Amino acid sequence: MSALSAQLLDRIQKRSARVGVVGLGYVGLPLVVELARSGFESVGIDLDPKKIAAINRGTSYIPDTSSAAVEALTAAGRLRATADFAVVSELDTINICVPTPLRKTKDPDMSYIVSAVQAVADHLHPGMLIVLESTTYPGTTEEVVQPILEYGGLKAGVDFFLAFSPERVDPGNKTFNTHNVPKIVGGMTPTCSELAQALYGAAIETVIPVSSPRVAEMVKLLENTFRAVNIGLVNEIALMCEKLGIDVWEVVDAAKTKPFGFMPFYPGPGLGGHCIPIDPFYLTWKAKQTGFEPRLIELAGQINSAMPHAVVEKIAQALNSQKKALNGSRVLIAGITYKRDVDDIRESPALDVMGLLHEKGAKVAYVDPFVPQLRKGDWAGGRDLASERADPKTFRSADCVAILTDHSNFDWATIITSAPLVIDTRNAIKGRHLHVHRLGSPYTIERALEPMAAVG
Ligand code: SAJ
Repeated sequence: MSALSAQLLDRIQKRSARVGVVGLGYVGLPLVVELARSGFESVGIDLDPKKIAAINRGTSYIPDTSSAAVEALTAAGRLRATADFAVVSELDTINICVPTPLRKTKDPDMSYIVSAVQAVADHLHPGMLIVLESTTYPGTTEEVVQPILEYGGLKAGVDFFLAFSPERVDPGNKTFNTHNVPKIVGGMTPTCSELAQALYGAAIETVIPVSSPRVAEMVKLLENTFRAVNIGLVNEIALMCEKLGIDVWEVVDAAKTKPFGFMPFYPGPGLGGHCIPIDPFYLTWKAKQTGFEPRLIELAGQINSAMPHAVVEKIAQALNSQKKALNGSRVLIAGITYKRDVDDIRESPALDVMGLLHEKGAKVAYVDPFVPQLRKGDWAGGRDLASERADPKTFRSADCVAILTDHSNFDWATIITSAPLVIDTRNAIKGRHLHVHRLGSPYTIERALEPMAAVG
């Protein structure tokens, strides 16, 4: 270990290292709070002045990070935020947690990583540790990040140290958080890895080294692509079950009793969030660059992307069974965020369903306690919408209520008794009701008209 790296290791171990986190979203804010909590003088760096101001006045804008924690750390002088990258010249370590979205053409948008790394490179000095956390394709750290940082003449692994460590934040998860989820670390060199392990080891319970940044990048993509493909599988099984007269929800609940070799996934209106629908395309994009055709991953993506259409078809069939055309019917969407109990609508399939319904002439409204306002730019309806009140009058006034996100605070009994017709894509409503049609349930529209068999 060189004198430079030994000095950094010593400062990390003594908590005298000054640490910085670039990108203060649902990944970066919890991370900089954990680093500050573990004793480092920590600086959050972001371009959004609202985030900077919120942190410096001791408040959190991320539901999973408490304002009390931010306030205590800022008051203790262990946490502050700035938009000025010049601060990097005073720091010893930097973790980069910026978004990695897709472009419209479904290929990686690396612009956030490139601009963040460039801003760090402008102030890079010998002896720094730089860790990229943003989910990205295998090879990004060596092929994109390293050249930008070495541009000024410093060499990775010698003058500064470089690693990749994937984020594993599950927004809204009350059990697993930044501190207790095992952290994968892949350093460019053994020294880079040792330094990154020491930094994370100060703030996170378990740190797991892998042999390179490329492996660490691939670990994250396997984790999320695994989810996307299995969600695609269960969505296909759900549509199959409707044809076979089988209830997919009963099947999954029974299958998950198998104590090994199976993991439950559940059908839904499609794939939302800023990770699961997107990350597999980072992997397939890179694979195709090598001439490899990742057919299964792409097929799962097609199945998941088709789910909003299947939901709209089910709504139309249900209205039809009541002699109502979709065109002109009032359809109320219950829950528009990408998953339950979060306020995030990014990539939410509910927005696709709403756009398709609008296209077919339905009068679209929504109720979601987490989303008071929906801007016209967020969906294809071309107008702003405000959330309706979740009360009997609202549900009664709809021709059909479509449950797309099963927030815990919805009152399902009110929906059952007030709504004239319900499409349930989340198995939120238990039991059998003539006017409730579940995704993946054999209770097809035609059968709904049969007299209910006497329940023995
Ligand atoms: N979904 C289904 N059926 C399922 C599970 C999820 O339709 O059985 C849908 C959800 O409704 C949602 C989307 O998939 O629209 C993504 O759901 P998610 O539970 O994967 O949630 P994310 O995207 O917030 O977080 C995931 C993390 N989730 C879990 O591991 C449970 C994790 O994969 C990553 O840490 C995170 O993405 C990330 O940031 O990469």
